[in-house]
Amino acid sequence: MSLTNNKAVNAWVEEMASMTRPDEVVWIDGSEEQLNALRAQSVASGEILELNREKLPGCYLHRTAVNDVARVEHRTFICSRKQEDAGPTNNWMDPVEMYAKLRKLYDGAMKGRTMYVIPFSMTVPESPFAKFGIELTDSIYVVLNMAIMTRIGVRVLKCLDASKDPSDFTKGLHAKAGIDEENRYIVQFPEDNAIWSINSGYGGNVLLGKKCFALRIASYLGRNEGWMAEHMLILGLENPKGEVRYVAAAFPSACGKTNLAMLIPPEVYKKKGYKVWCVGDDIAWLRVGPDGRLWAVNPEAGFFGVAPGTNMKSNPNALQTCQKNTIFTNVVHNLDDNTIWWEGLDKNPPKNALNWKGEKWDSSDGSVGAHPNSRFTAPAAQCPCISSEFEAPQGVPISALIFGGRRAKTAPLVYQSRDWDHGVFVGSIMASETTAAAAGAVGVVRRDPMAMLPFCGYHMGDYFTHWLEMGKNIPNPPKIFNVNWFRTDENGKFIWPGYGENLRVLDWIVRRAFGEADAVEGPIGWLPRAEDISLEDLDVSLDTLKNLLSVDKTLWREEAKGIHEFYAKFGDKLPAKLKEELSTLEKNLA
Ligand code: GTP
Ligand code: SPV
Ligand code: MN
Repeated sequence: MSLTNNKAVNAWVEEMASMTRPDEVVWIDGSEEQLNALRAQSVASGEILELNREKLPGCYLHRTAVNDVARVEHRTFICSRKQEDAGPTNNWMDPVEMYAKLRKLYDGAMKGRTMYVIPFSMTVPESPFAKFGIELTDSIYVVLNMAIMTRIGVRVLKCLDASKDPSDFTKGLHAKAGIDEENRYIVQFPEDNAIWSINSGYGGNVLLGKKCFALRIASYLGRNEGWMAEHMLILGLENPKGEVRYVAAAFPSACGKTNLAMLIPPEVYKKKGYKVWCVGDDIAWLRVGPDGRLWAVNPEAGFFGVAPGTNMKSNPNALQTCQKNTIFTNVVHNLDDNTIWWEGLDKNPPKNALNWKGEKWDSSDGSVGAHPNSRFTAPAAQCPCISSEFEAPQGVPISALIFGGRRAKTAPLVYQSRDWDHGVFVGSIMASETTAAAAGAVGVVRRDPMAMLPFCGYHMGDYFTHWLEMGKNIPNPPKIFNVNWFRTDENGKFIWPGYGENLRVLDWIVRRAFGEADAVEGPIGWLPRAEDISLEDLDVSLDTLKNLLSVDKTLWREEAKGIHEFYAKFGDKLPAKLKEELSTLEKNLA
């Protein structure tokens, strides 16, 4: 039975049900009773497995189909009415054609199954910045994940009904169908505020509030409404004076957002009183506040974090966050004590275990047990360093924006843009080695502007223009930086220790943003003097740091050629300002 009198919601749910023809329609009210019943049902069907109640209370393990372990960018579409509005970096199909094609796939796809109706809100529903959606899905796993990642249930329906336009909600439709790779589609219809996803059961493909809505659709809405939806973590850095300064950082998938967002300062910094507070680990919605600063909210309620490599040394906060009420996907199942394991958790892989595919496994044959893109879904509120401002309706004021990626050679450890427009240029030329977060080759360098290549819901040239326009409308804009934790030596080993030690770089960034630290002008922007980044109690020499901060002009001239090629894709949609910035860079490198 419907939980609302909202005509627009009910009409749409009925229309989708008449197409997909589930045996039953169940509305998700958000209560713990209902979620518990669903957990029990999901355990009974074998979809999820309950883990050790003493060691991991409220935790479950799920395995996806072997062909369904990551986002599928080649099957993700932006179906705006005009192809030009999707731009050269998105797959596009005429929406009329796409709807027709998908209707055939959805036709009767939920026969013999239950359709769950999940009312969800991105950010706290009571916030003036909240956006509401409904996801229809035939997967309990999706319901349980959405319950962690977003705010759901009757509370959301009430806020939608009380909003300015109760018919204004995102329409998300998900059906597992046959998990058929050949017919897998993740489709955004920006003008209809609609998302249709079929034939997948994995993360970003099916938790429609996340990448599909909070980035692809929201970036489109943000452009029309004068705000920004970005693939950014948000953190607060507290200094010994007790001042908390907020930064937001965009790194591509599996390039360190979750890790940076909850980092624990090195011992010397901790002793002085430095602390890091996590506001968000993946997505930021940014608006100009009444005080002329840029303010950020995290639209999500949970973390969908990369498991491998997470350990008590690299990210103890993430590990502690996922000790209860967490869903693990595609990790190793330790059969001895019904717990889980992944590569990089510790040096003791279980002997009696199943790998992510559910096959008998032990590490002695050299194979990996957990999928490289295995994940944990955990409530953000459980994070030991969650910010007191995590649910602040107006968000937090941002002093610095940081871009970064995986670059073995070119990008230095850190540099600062000369001004906002140059900062937009720095974001637009981002490139990074691909990771297991998306299907396809791993370790290939590709351009990924602002870490938004797979997530921008409209023409990327227009997106650059929107960034430049935003700059004009922020009286007191954040300073813009670029970082690279991933430079390697001649043996391919990372030179910079990374993780908690990244605080040393963050500290310089934040002090720069407040005019408290020096910099020297170089060909690509402002760089710290090596002496300005503290190496106290760290096994890195000043020479190594100098090397990490060096800019190899020969490599950068090659880089500039690559940028020209990339920019050429955008034709006359490329803002003239960015072309000028590229010329300036080339002059500086000559
Ligand atoms: P998504 O959730 O896919 O958006 O990823 P993310 O950007 O949140 O990446 P995450 O923090 O989960 O890190 C991904 C991988 O990068 C993990 O295997 C980490 O161990 C590794 N990593 C994170 N930070 C650092 C760092 O500072 N140095 C090095 N060398 N590796 C890092
Ligand atoms: C990413 O790939 O950037 C993620 C995971 O954060 S997913 O939800 O699958 O998009
Ligand atoms: Mn991400």
